[in-house]
Amino acid sequence: MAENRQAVGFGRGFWIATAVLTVVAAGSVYFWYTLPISNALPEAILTARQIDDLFRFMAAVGSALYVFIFGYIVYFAIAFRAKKGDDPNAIGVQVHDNVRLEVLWTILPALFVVLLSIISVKIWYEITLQPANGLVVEAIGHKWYYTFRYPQVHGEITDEMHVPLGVPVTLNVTSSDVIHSFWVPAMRLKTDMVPGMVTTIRFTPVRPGRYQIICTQFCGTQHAEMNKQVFVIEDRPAYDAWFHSWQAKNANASDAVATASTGTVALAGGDAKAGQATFQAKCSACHAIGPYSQRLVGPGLKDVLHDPSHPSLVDGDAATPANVAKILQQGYKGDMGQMPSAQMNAIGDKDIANLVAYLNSLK
Ligand code: HEC
Ligand SMILES: [Cu+2]
Repeated sequence: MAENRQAVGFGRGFWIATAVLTVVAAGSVYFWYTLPISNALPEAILTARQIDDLFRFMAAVGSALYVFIFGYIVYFAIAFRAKKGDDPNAIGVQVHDNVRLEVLWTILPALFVVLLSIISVKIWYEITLQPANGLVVEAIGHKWYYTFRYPQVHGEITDEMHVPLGVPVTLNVTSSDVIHSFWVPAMRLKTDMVPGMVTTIRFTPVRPGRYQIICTQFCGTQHAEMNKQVFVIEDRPAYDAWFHSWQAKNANASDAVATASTGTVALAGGDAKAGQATFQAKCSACHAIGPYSQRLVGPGLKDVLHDPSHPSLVDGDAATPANVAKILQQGYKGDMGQMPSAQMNAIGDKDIANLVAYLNSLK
């Protein structure tokens, strides 16, 4: 077998190819650094700019590498192809072990990855670091909408999420049922909303506008509907007007966080009026305010505490406020189906007290 022992040199073709690839690579770097990303997708918060810069950097380095690697593969395939008249059994020059090259191609990528980590951690730190002051908002995922809690606004805001321009925001993200996510493309932030867990992100809004909030975790049959709400950045007077409108709208709403205790629920001080509102929101899909026999999914509840002909509840306990509270807290599965627990209904102890007061007030 003939071995081709000629030295491997870089001919003129190699340097021409290198020159062409350098121009193309420089062009791709120029492309990424001039691409007007923010025209298509505004940079709504301060860190969005840094994330875009990181993206540009990674895309520029990545495409320059791609151009050289792919370009040389093509060039070498052409330059070192088998030519007519070559010995069909010839094998190429056997090259192995080049310590200098191997050290280089280990250290350079390692340095690059370290550099990327430093930039990423710096941005990540800014996003997750707790600010000393600023606005604290809570975003809660539900099937299939978002609600928001603000300091000094009772209950939950069920519409849009507003923040004032330039004020640092701490956003605590969680869910009341299954895993959702809070993704605002204009913020370049996507955070999973996990039940029982609070994830904190931090940002400073820098560009007024209305930005879509999208759920990206498949969360049930109407998951696709979870892209209707918006995140609004506006100047202080507009924000204040919005904030005061919700303070007024929610003046009577319950502040109970949507988790119930496991012990006995204190029923004293239950507010029947607030209970009625909660009933409309959380129970009326399954229960009518009518006689026991007026069934939707579960029985009619008008007489649940005042019906001599039904002295006991579905679980066999006596029809007393405390036992109704127990059903609301723990749920109950019987002949008619499943009465969801407080956790599944996303109601808290205060809601339970209000609901019992409401049911007790019906005659
Ligand atoms: C998904 C449907 C559903 C929802 C939502 C629901 N319930 Fe029920 N509920 C039921 C079913 C079904 C039963 C009966 C269970 C059985 O015995 O089979 C029931 C039973 C009850 C009972 C016992 C009635 C009796 O006569 O013993 C009370 C009280 C009650 N629900 C109150 C509520 C309240 C208050 C809410 C709102 C927080 C609520 N339910 C939400 C389905 C529901
Ligand atoms: Cu969702």
